Amino acid sequence: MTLNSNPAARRHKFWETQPVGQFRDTADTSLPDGPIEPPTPLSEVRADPYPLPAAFEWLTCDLDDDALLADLYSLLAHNYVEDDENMFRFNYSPAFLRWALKPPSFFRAWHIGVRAKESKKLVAFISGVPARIRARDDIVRMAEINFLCVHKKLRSKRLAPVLIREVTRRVHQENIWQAAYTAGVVLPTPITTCRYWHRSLNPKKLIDVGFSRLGPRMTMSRTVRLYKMPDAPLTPGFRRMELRDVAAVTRLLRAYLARFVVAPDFDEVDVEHWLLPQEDVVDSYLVESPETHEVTDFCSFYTLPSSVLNNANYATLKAAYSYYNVSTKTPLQQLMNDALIVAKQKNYDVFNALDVMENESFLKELKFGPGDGQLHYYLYNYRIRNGIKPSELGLVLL
Ligand code: NHW
Repeated sequence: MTLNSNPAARRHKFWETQPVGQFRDTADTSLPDGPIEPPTPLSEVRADPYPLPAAFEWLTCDLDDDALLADLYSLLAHNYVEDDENMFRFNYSPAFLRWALKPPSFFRAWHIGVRAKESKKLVAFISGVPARIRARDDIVRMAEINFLCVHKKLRSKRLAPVLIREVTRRVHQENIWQAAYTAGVVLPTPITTCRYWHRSLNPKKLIDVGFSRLGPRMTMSRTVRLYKMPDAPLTPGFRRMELRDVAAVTRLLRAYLARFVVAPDFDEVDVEHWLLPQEDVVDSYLVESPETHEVTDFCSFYTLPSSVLNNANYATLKAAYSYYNVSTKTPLQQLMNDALIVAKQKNYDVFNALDVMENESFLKELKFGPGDGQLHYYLYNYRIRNGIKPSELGLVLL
């Protein structure tokens, strides 16, 4: 083992300057939970954008502009997150990006691009959206930061810290001082570390593209049989969520999310945006009791395909990601089995879920297998001493 293989021992020239939990403080039990530093007066927030290398300029992105959205889509489709073996790359659709970046009361100034001055080509991006997130009893206005991306040709030039400082400045201008974000890399300091689990829906394709392997002593036909799903959901009253369900779903979700240490504080406006179905973006289903017509259970997933890199037969994997699920009458495992069934009906190849909330209770039983990637959750300028367990986390970021 080399000295640097322990992530906590690595120097972080940028992150060491930021108000985040520092690795050196993890043993210090005297530090209080909550904001790490107080807000500064708005008049002291830097007025001008941070300087960029001379060949580049900032671009506040208008995602209603189809041409700009296409540029952002293309930047991410070619340069965003890949798995460790560089076999797959996230392929967020344009409609998904619009949904993810334009929630109620979004700030256009938080959709930050960097382009080459001469060619006008978009070469980097970072974004924030506003959210209310509860940490223990404290409801905090935060930015959810996502889609940080630097073109492959511009990597390792310390552009990422400039993007992060610039989004921080623009968030501060709205008098918001905290943020939430996730990353596959270890930075100072995760509040929790989650694992993705994967449920094969189209095992033959997953094996063909190298996403999964044939198990020991398994044949392809036995594998296909193992993962076969019924043709239609099994729970009576299971149906797609509609606009008229927003109030009932909000009530269910609020009551459920109250159980977790860190979770979003959703109101009806948020639920309408984040959970009302949009084809190939987000899907939500619920159970309406056939007798009382009461909405008793709810499940949802979002659509995030991955490009399959270097495969002659397939270009994309269609993946569903478990989002928010609430069970009060239908056992969670049965509810999620129905979610898998509709995902299979809709031709998804795989259904992914993190081990957050109560997901552990159904993963093994429903034949999910653990993935090898980890997802670390972070808060900016907010300390949660000793962190939390994945099962204490009620927040899913896209
Ligand atoms: S995580 C997905 C991030 N994107 C990708 O992985 C796409 C592919 N990779 C890239 O485009 C979801 C580049 O490799 C990136 C780094 C741009 C990742 N988060 O420019 P340099 C999100 O979008 C640090 C945070 O030379 P690069 C969440 C790294 O530790 N920091 O690297 C985003 C080092 O700092 P250190 C990251 O490879 C949350 C420095 O960047 C990071 O050319 C953002 C090196 O910079 C990551 N994923 O570009 C934070 N990856 O101190 C929001 C690397 O260690 C904070 N780094 O020396 C909150 C802000 C708002 C606050 C409001 C109050």
